[in-house]
Amino acid sequence: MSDVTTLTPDALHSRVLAILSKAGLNTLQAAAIARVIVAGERDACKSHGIYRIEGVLRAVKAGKARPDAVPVLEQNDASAIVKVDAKSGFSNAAFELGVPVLAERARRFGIAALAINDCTHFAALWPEVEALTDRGLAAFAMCPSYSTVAPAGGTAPLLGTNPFAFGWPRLDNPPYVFDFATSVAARGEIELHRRAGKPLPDGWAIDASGQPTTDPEAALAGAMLPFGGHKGSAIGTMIELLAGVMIGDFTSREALDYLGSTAFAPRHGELIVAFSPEAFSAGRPGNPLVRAEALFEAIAGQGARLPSQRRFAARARAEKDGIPLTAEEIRQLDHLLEH
Ligand code: NDP
Ligand code: PYC
Repeated sequence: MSDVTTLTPDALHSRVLAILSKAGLNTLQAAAIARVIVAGERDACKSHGIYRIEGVLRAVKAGKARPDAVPVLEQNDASAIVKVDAKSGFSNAAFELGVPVLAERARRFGIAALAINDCTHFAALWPEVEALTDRGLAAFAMCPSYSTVAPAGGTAPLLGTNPFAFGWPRLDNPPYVFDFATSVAARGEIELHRRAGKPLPDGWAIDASGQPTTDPEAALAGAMLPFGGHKGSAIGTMIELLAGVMIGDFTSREALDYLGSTAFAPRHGELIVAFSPEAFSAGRPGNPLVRAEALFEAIAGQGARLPSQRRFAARARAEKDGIPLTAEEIRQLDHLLEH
């Protein structure tokens, strides 16, 4: 395709970093954000790639997120609960501060949790669970968002798109990772359909009067639907409880009340739990990482693909050939740097 430019991950990182630094973000915030945005493009996860830069800039410009925030780790060496106060900055730098401590505690206690408070969160969660699988740990991560999803059987936005991710380290392969919104699709997908002038698939959303719609504008004005009906609705509610109420931070409804609009990235907390497979299986027969391989082989043996397989294939392509960006996306990056 002639209108495609390829950039190395490092080259794209430099561009994103320059945009964010020019907008006043300190290096800690800007570099951590640039890392996840570049990872999104590298892994062909467009709903959390460069399209998110505008949301970050809007949140900073409107005073909803602090560009100069320096996250603070609560000092308590004896606890399996690690707490990081993001100080009104973005979740990414707070996570990077907390993750080595979380990993150390998970190894020491077998299980540990990281609670991040007071952050703006726009990112995909798989980079976070991969940071733990890279350290030989299993993990899940979850956060609320802001009210955009109707509970199953309801008619109006209440829950967030509340993502949930899980990672399991593998011996000679990329980790087993899934990461999804608990709505039928991430809200970013609705926005990308709107921009492309494409209708939504059936079953994604209802309009403001509670009727099914495939019109992205009507869906954005109405509500998205949970995946799997009552099951996704219950998991979304669990996330509100554990990663909102339990950690003393906003639920999705409170986040929307605070922000007053979905034009900004949502502000709330996040919960990440890490497990040491070796600690849990101590004294039991078999190495859990070896036993897990039999399960993955059986899944693949039926012709099914593992989650993240598409992403890891895109990553391998991008690392070899560069990250493909359209002329419009390059124009968007240039524009963001100039303004
Ligand atoms: P998708 O439905 O695109 O993908 C969900 C997961 O399922 C991925 O791990 C994907 O792997 C896997 N998968 C997809 N198809 C198959 C298949 N046929 N067989 C096996 N596995 C499959 O994700 P969503 O649209 O729900 O979410 C996208 C992103 O949005 C997530 O990264 C999430 O963290 C983020 N998000 C962030 C929010 C926030 O508040 N920060 C809110 C909501 C979402 P693969 O990638 O390889 O296709
Ligand atoms: O895609 O649903 C989404 C989303 C909300 C906040 C960040 N991503």
